Amino acid sequence: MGFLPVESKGATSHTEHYIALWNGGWIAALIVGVITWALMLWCIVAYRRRKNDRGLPVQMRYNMPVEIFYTIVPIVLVVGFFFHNVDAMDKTIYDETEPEEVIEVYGKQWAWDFNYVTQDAHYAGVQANLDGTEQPGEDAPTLYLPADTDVQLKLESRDVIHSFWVPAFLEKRDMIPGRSSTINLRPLAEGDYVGKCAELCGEFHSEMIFNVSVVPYDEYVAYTDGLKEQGNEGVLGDEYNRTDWYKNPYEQEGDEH
Ligand SMILES: [Cu+2]
Repeated sequence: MGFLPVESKGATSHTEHYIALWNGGWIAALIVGVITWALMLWCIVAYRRRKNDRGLPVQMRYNMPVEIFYTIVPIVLVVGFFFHNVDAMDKTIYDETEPEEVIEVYGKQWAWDFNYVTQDAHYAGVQANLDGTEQPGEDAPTLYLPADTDVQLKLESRDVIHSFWVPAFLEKRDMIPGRSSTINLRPLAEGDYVGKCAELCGEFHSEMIFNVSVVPYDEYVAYTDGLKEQGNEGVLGDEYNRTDWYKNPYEQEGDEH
């Protein structure tokens, strides 16, 4: 796994591409590193100053094979990294698979709103309260995702810049007020994950955390039906944005700049 989260393996349709790029890059760099370290060690040992050496050592330059090696290898590396990067980006951040489910995620100081657009239901999150453990806790906002379904996450912000990050998905995207960004992915492995805001967004940024629950499609529909039964029908749109987001939230009303 190359020190990536263990649960990333097979988590979404994107994680295998990120893992391949990450590990491939390290392997290529390590091969060059091992050759370079070996050459350095060999030089240090073979050309060390010996007991009876006097004056300057023999001056050497232009070892053609080494010069050619260290010209070609960087070119091959840069070209290789470039094409592997473009390939990985095409399959991940530029993934344009037609979504079966659209879910809108609003970041807000300091919680999350989830609009299940296709199911016409919403969940309005309340800021989590940390209890000293490293988990968001039961009452933290929970994003439900249907497994084996093509999902589009539409990321928006109600106030300042936030960032949507589920570490296990190996993907992070800024949420910028007035602009919407998307992640098209297919969750593959059912289970519980954690997520958090990854852009310092104010006093309680550290509590802007959430749970992610990847469940079978039926369970997902049952959940959104449950939301509708509780009266959470429809979506929470831009009307809840803080239009004065650019103002200092700590300023008292009536204060002059
Ligand atoms: Cu935030």
